[in-house]
This record gives sequence, C-alpha cells and structure tokens, in this order.
Amino acid sequence: MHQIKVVVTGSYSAGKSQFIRTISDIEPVNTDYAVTLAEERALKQETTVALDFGTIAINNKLNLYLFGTPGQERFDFMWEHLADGCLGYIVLVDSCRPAQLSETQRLMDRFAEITDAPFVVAANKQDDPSALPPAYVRRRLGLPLDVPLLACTGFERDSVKRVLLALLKQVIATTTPP
Ligand SMILES: Nc1nc2c(ncn2[C@@H]2O[C@H](COP(=O)(O)OP(=O)(O)O)[C@@H](O)[C@H]2O)c(=O)[nH]1
Ligand SMILES: [Mg+2]
Repeated sequence: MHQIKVVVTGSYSAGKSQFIRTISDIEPVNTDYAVTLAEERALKQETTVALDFGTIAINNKLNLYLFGTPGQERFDFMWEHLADGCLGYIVLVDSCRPAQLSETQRLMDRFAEITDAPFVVAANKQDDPSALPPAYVRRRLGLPLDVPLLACTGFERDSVKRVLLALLKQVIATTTPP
C-alpha cells in the first residue's frame, strides 16, 4: 500500500476541517478547541490548533493521507511540520469573504517558501449565494495560469473529490518527465 501525503491549507474558517470530514474514510482526527479571540469567535466557536487528519483510499494500492493545517498565523510553526514530505497541497479559499484574500495570498507565499510541492486552489463555499465567482478569486489572487483553480463546495463529496483529483493530476504532471 502506497501512502501519499496531501496538505489542506487556507485561511481561518475557509472550510479545511469540513473538507477533510466530507471525504475521509475514517472519522477524522481533529484538534479543534474553543476560540478565544472575540473577532474570531464571531465566525465560529471552535478552531483547529494543531491539525486535522483523515484518510481516503483511492484504490487497493493507494491511500491519501490528508492533513489540515491550523488557519491562524499564530499557529504557523505547525505548517513546516505538516508540509514535510507532502506531495501536494490544496489552498482553500473562503469565497464568501473577500477580506481574507490578502491573508490567503500571504499564506500562499509562505507555503511556496516551505515546499516546492505542486498545489491547486479551491474557491470554497460555492453553494452560498454570496460566494465570489471562481474567476474573480483567481484574478484577485493573481494566480499564474498553470495553477488550477476549482470551484468547490466542501459539504459535497463529489466536489471535494474533484479537487483532490485535480491535485493528483498536478502531482503526476510535475513528477513525470515530458
Ligand atoms: N456554505 C458553506 N459553508 C461551509 C462549507 N464548508 C465549510 N463551511 C462552514 O464554514 C465554517 C468553517 O468551516 P471549518 O471547516 O471549521 O473551517 P477551517 O477553519 O478552515 O477548518 C463552518 O461553519 C462550516 O460549516 C461549504 O462548502 N459551504
Ligand atoms: Mg479547522
């Protein structure tokens, strides 16, 4: 059995824990604790402090190990540990909160320093009527053309699956010589 490590990152409340919960074959390991800062508590009551962990069997030879990162920058010392040995990563964007796009940009810059692994970006929460269109998210983030950006609804298994498959495609494209 081969294991592939994939990291799911993104700003606070982008939907990382939910994304892993939706797709994991096992009950995900989760390290959410009560939120202490009032401004963050306005968005949700609990937050991930160390990691989320879930697995998904692609077939009987391949298992994906999914690691979700904590979103707040004060926990970013965990990112290097989580990114160590990862074959690719997913950047989740909260499409309902344009104000977080600059934080997402900072996070992407930081990840590019930590790892050379390929990544895809997912414009999450597309089921919400207030969600920004994926094309707008792409423009605001200034994504290079070779970085795939997918529409995503983290509550829907098929949607999460599409994002993971897009990442696997990127991993194969960047590790296979032309
Ligand atoms: N509308 C909508 N809300 C979502 C989706 N995914 C997650 N959420 C909500 O967004 C909030 C943050 O999700 P969570 O997974 O805890 O975010 P994390 O901080 O990135 O781990 C929660 O209230 C989730 O229910 C989605 O696909 N659509
Ligand atoms: Mg979380």
